[in-house]
Amino acid sequence: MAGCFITFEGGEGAGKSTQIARLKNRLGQLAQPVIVTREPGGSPHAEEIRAFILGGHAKHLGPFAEALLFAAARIDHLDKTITPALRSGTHVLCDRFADSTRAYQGSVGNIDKGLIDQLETVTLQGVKPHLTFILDLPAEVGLARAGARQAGKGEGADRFEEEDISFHQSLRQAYLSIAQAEPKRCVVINADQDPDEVETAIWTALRERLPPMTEPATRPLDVA
Ligand code: Z5A
Repeated sequence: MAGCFITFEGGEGAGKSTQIARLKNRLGQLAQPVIVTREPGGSPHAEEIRAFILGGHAKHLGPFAEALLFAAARIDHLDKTITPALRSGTHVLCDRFADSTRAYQGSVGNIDKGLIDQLETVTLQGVKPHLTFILDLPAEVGLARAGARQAGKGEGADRFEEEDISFHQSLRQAYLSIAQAEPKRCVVINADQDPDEVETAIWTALRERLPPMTEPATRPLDVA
């Protein structure tokens, strides 16, 4: 694979979308080829599964069935969007990926870790993020941000946002455990600070971990 695969993870309202847009902008200024995608979703069929899950239609099936649905969406996303981009030398910035299944369904949903490991192995087929930013902040702060944004748009809470505060606190711990277990891949970013400071922390970590991405590209941009 010629492109770099970078994922952004964290609880509700952590600022992933905000920071992905900023990083895409910075990389674009360096003529680095980059696409932005998200999970669940990121390909037409995966977006259909997204609507089904976030609409709460799979909740009654339990966390393992939901994990299977997220995995099904991920297979299509990898096949149609992520792998072709990486092969063509385009960097992929992805809003959530397999760590979300580990955190939401695995840790908080209480699914056996061995089962989640096996599901991940058959789903990813060896495609792992080169770098994962875990945007960390107190659950209350993230939920307040997400709530304010929804109120501004006149939207309601989705399947996961409507869970209680203890769910979101456990989620934060789950992400910190993932980061602790895989320090080479994961960087924890303090997301409870000004967006400019978060952006600087992400850029600094990227320069340390994947320096070629933070230099001007040496070949023309091949994907918009
Ligand atoms: N899920 C799962 O369970 N298992 C899986 O395998 C996968 C997903 C892949 C997808 O939701 C849901 O699916 C998700 C997990 C579950 N749970 N939920 N809900 P989604 O895609 O609809 O939403 P999200 O991923 O949770 O993102 P989000 O809540 O939309 O937040 P965000 O992208 O991290 O944050 P943001 O949109 O950039 O910022 C939120 C607001 O805060 C916004 O008004 C910003 O202007 C503001 N903001 C951003 N940064 C700051 C700072 N630094 N200070 C102050 N305000 C800020």
